[in-house]
Amino acid sequence: MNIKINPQVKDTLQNAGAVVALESTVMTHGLPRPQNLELSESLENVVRAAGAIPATVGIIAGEIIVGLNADEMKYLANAKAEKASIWNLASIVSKKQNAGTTVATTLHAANAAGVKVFATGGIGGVHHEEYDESADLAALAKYPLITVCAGPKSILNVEATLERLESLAVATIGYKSDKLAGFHSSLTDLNLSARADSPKEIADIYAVQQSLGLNGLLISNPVQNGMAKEKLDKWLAQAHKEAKAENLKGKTVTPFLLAKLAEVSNNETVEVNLRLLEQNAHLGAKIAIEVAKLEKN
Ligand code: PSU
Ligand code: MN
Repeated sequence: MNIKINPQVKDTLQNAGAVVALESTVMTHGLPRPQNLELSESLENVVRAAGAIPATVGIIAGEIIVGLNADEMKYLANAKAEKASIWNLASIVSKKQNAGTTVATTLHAANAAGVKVFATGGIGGVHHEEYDESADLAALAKYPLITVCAGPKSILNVEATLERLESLAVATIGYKSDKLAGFHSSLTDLNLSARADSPKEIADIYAVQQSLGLNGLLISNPVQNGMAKEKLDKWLAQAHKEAKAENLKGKTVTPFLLAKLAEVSNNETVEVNLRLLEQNAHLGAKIAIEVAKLEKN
């Protein structure tokens, strides 16, 4: 696979150091400028401060980059960019377009580069709209990475998403929790069958997972001080109603719903989204450090 790997990322991987992959759709399609660039830069700083090397994945002029440098990050944050999932990736590369990478595509590229840990906000999943299921789910099943998230995005059918994760054999682990994380709200009332209470415990489970010939892990990390469910549900209903009126389809659904939620909540959902992204980046770094330690032994 033709990808460009950032020299510092490459170097760290060669020395079995700790690297955390980050997605870029949240930057290209999730936030208005200039907050989008500030967010991506701040997530990288969180990873560095926790002792690991960040690798934000993105696509510039058809080139898949694992570890955007400062100039590339700035460029992608301000450029016209597609949303690259796996099913439209080849076309984007072939046409030399710019793109933010979704969870699915970030997993694909990070895996090709040899990265083991990935931190994102909320994963894509089963939508309320009939037959719309994110490619994120199949990718979580396919690639042998540890993905840290705050649960499925709250705009989704969360219960169906958890069922699909199970069908696809994605090992979902609650970090310091027994219930699935609820993205904007800390926890859902959906039970998880596994839990871990430290980054070391996650690295240990990951080692066994690999020795069993299985793929990745999905870590559900509840946001601290999440939103009250009643409040969130009211805003969600409003956002869904407006999406229905627009009759949206395909990859525009997720960005539209998140933007509507931000609007109707007067940016309260954005504030929580930013916090959970930072928390996940931090936990991702701590896990990557433990995974690297195990590999060195
Ligand atoms: N964050 C946002 N907007 C987004 C996403 C994240 O603020 O659109 C992306 C994530 O990268 C996730 C993707 O992987 O949405 C899922 O989109 P879909 O349901 O179209 O697969
Ligand atoms: Mn979809």
